[in-house]
Amino acid sequence: MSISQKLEEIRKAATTELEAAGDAKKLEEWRIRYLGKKSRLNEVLRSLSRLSLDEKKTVGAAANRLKVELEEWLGQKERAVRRDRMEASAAEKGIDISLPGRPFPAGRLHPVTQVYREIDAIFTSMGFEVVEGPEVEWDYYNFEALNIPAEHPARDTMATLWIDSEEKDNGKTRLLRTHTSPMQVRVMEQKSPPVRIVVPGKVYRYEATDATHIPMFHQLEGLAVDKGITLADLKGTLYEFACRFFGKDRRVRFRCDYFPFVEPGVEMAIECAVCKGDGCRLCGNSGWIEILGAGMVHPRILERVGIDPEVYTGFAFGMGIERMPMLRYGIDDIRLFYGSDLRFLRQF
Ligand code: YSA
Repeated sequence: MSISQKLEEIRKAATTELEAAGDAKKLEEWRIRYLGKKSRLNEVLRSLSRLSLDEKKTVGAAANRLKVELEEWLGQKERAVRRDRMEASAAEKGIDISLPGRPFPAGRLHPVTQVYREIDAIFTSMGFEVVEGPEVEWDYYNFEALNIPAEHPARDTMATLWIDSEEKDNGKTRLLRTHTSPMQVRVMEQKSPPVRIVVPGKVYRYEATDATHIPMFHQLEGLAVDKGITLADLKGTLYEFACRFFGKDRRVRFRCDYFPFVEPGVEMAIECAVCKGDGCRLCGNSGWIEILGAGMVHPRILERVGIDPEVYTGFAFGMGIERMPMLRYGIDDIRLFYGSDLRFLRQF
C-alpha cells in the first residue's frame, strides 16, 4: 500500500470514529489513537526520512495537511460535545439558555478616589514614593513638631476635633489629624535624605460646611529633602503637576503665604473653571481658587528630626484633593461628592 493510500485510509477511519465519539473520554481516546506519539499518522511522518527528496515534499505536505485537519476536527467536535452537554444539563434543570441574561451593574470608583490615583501617578512618575499615615494623630506631630506649640494662633486656622478631652504633657494628646503635614515629621524621623514622598489621606476639621468647605476632606502632602533643593524646584514640580492635571492652558498663580513649618511659604491658586477668571460663587468673585499651601521646609523642623539644615534643604506642599475635580470639571459645590446622589457620581 502506498503512503498516499495509507493517509487516505487514516482519514476515513478517523472521520468515522470521530463522528461516533460522543463524550470527552471517547474524544481523548480518539486523540491518542490518531494524533498521539504512537499513532499511524506519526509513524508515516517518522518514515519520511527514508524517502527521496521529491517524495518527501509531496508526501510530507499531505501528511502534515492531514494532521492539521485532524486537529481542527477534534477542536470542532470538542466544542459541539461541550455545547450538547450544557444544553442537556439546562434542559434537565428546566433552564432556558436562550433567554437574555440579567443586567450585571458594574460599580465604579468614587470621583475622589479616581482623582487620587491620577495625582499619585503624576507624582510617582516624577520619582515620589507614596506613603500613608495615621488619621488619629498625636498633638506633637500634628502641631508641635511643625512649629505650632499650644496657644500658637495657627491652631485657630485648623479647628481641631480632639480625641482626648484633657490636655496631656509632651504633645501626647490625641486628635483627628487636621492635615497630612504630620507625615513630613514622621517620615524624616525614619529616613535620612534624599527623601521624596507624597502622602494621600483623609483629614478632619471642626468647621462649618459651605460650597468649598466640609469637615472631612482629603489632602495630598508632598515632601522632598536633599542637598541643593530650592524654591525653583518647588515651583517647577507644582507647575508640572498643574500642567499635567489641568492642561497647559489653565493659568496658575503663586503668592506669599504663611505656614509656621515653612520659610518662605507660598500658596498656589488655579484660574476658576466656572467663570474663567471673571468671578463667581465658587471662587468668591476673585477668579482664582487656592488649591494648596507650600514652602521650603523650616530649618527648625529639619533640626528637630536630626537633619542638618546647613547641608540639606527641602520643599513641602499640601493640597486639597476635592478641589481638584471641582476645578477641572467646574463643580461648584464640594458637598456633592458626599451627598450620595448617584446621578452626580455616575458622571465620572
Ligand atoms: C502648607 C505648607 C507645607 O509645606 C505643606 C502643607 C501645607 C498645607 C497645610 N498643611 C494645610 O493644611 N493648609 S490649608 O489649611 O490651607 O489646607 C490645604 C488645602 O486643603 C487648601 O488649599 C484647600 O484646598 C483644602 N482645604 C482646606 N480646608 C478645607 C479644604 N478642602 C475642603 N474642605 C475644607 N474644610
